[in-house]
Amino acid sequence: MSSEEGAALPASSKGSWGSFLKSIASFNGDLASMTAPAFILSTTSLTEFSAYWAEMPKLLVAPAAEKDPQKRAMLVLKWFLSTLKQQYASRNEKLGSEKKPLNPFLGELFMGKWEDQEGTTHLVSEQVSHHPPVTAYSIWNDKHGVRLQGYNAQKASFSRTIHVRQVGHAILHLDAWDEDYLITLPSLHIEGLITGSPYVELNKSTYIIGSNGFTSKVEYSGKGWVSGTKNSITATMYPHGKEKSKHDVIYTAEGAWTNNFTIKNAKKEVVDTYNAKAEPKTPLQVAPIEAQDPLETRRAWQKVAAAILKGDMNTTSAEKTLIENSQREMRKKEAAEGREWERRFFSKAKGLPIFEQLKKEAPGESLEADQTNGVWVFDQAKASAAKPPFSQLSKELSKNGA
Ligand code: HC3
Repeated sequence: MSSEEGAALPASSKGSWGSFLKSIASFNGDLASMTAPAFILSTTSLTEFSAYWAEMPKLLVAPAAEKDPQKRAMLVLKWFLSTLKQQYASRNEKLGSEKKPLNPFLGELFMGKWEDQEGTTHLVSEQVSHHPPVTAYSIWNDKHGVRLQGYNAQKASFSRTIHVRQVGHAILHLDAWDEDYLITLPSLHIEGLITGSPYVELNKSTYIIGSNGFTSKVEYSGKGWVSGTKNSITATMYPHGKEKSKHDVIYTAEGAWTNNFTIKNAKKEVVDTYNAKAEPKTPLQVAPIEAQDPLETRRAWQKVAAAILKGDMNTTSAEKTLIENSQREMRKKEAAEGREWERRFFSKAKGLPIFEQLKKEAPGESLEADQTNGVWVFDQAKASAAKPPFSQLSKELSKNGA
């Protein structure tokens, strides 16, 4: 490591970072079990990450009002590209580096809403599986008839750095047009590991496949050894089946997902632009901790988060252990009673016809239900019936003082 590289780390952390790097060289792929030094631990649980899809409700609902199907699909692409910075670079910007998120427990819930000129946009995010870790979410805006649901898991490996393949997908539904868009999720790797200031770079490509006959393919690239620019994207939108035909491209988008991108039509005229720095975000409203159910993320993790912020590793581990033990007890009890933990807002589906129909446009894409402990769908009946306190686990966590 050069002295310049080393400068990113506080002097007191250099030793622990070195040991961390040595330990991940023999990384077994389980991100949850990775033990990171205190200064790189985040106080945010992965259930909260679902909110990144909708921090700009105006862009999320914009396609619903567009009558032209091609422009509608283009607005879906624009919204998707606008979410990338939130999803993959916002923590880095806010905290100075990508940190290790809290690993949600089964049944953990993160709920909130955005209120602005678009009306209310709701969020429900639930940890539907612990082994493997899977987070499912539903985001909806009734005023505009826009619904997004999806779930994700991560498969990680180590080769020079941490590589993560996302398993799962999102589906955007527009009520007015009875239209669905299947969204596949990008692979990523961690840059800046050696210097102690990790950040995410996206790889390869993803698809947005509309049931209205248009597909967008997004290609990601970064700064290579020789050439390339950080966080680059190139996207093309074309009719189904025309991925390889340059003549059939309807729109292109080009730029940096952390910054600006431009959308052009087939005549290469600029039809839309996006500037990540200028786009206003609506703050997510989350119930105050005292009003939350013990299953809710910020309440359940509050003592762990406070200890991380103080840099108090003993209390961090002790409080984490309380949650883990309580979970272990719950699982034992369920096994003894021959039942499974009842997910609060999501159910396992036998299949997903819309996925099977649209995936034909995305080479190699499959549900991989074995990697996500099932296929998860938002269960409207459960959601309508759900009223806090949510479950027995709430009582268990309260008993343990979490
Ligand atoms: C890989 C990741 C956890 C997973 C994060 C996901 C894929 C979760 C779903 C979101 O919609 C998008 C998303 C964004 C960032 C992903 C995280 C980046 C780093 C984190 C690793 C577990 C942390 C690695 C530890 C360290 C110290 C090197 O940063």
